[in-house]
Amino acid sequence: MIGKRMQDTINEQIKHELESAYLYLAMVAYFRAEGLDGMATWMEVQTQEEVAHAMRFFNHINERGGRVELRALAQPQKDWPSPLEAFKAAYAHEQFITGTINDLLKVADEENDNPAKIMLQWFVSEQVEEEDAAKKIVDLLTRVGDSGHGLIMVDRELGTRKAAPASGEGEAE
Ligand code: OFO
Repeated sequence: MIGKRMQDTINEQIKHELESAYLYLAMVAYFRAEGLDGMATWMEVQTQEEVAHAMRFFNHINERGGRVELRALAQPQKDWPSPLEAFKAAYAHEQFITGTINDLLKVADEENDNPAKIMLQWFVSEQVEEEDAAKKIVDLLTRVGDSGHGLIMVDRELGTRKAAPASGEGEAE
């Protein structure tokens, strides 16, 4: 059975993951309003991934006889000054989430909770991919600047992102 401290920390992480989904969904709305449908598609897939992340934590608590407790989500930002600023915000958010995963690992270590430690390994690798994906787009958008043609090319490219299989494998693609 999962211990109370670990359970509380994971419940807090479920909130963080759902807040990630909420933030990226706000970005979907922003990109749609800007007519950048490719970026909106990319963020839509990202939103689904974040819900899948929350469900990994949700299922972990349930499988170990614990009790999931859903917490209030913060209202996300609505607008960004540019697509570059939106992706910069996504990158900063992923760095924040990496920090929360590291904090979870610390708690798992202190509680000597091996099942949580094993479950968290997946997230350690996932965060490397999450940060890398966001940073690459930030770099790309920085290079093309506000140039209409470059932006359209990036938008088209990001629109090719496909939803991950339901099993959750390949979520970071
Ligand atoms: Fe759940 O990885 Fe992004 O936030």
